[in-house]
Amino acid sequence: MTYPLTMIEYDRAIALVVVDCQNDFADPRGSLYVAGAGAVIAATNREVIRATAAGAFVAYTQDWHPESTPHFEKDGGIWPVHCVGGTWGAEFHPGLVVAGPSVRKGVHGEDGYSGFSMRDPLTEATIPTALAGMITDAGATRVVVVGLALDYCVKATALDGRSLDHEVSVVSDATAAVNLNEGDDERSWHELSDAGVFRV
Ligand code: VGL
Ligand code: ZN
Repeated sequence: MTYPLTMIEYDRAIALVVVDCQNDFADPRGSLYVAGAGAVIAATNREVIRATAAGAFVAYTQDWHPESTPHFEKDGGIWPVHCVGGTWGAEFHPGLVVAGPSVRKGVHGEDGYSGFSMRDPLTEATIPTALAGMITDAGATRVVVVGLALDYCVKATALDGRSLDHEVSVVSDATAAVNLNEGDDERSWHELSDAGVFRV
């Protein structure tokens, strides 16, 4: 295990948010496997263990789709079927250290990528998830985001964290991008930096 040059010094004012470390993204047999996910899970576990040891709050998100949703290519979206609620693909990767509550996104067919909010597919209204309340209840003001995938759910979660006025960091070796288009990873880091998100 290589360590990043700087590491987050966890304390109780930090919430670690572990995004979508589920079989469909993290297992090579998954329908939306993200290259490098094995190393991401290892680095994520390192962060979870360090956070937990310091008394920091750890929360997880799970992409949790119905069998049909405008998110999927077969229903008009762009993605292969993935993370259908209750299936193997939606389960946490078995190597992931789970040490906190999970927020499931998309349970009622909502779209969107952020762990903080979902979009109603019919009204387009933005619906908050329970994540913001969990973080506030834990007394945290700083948010560290890790997991999959950098260019979708990690990015959207980090940007929403900034909109909620949190100090936000993303740990670079604990995330990886889908890279649907070459360079999406670098573009994501730029977008995050422009929004004031720290890359650690
Ligand atoms: C994600 C694509 C589709 C993600 C979720 O977790 O980043 N990406 N659904
Ligand atoms: Zn999805």
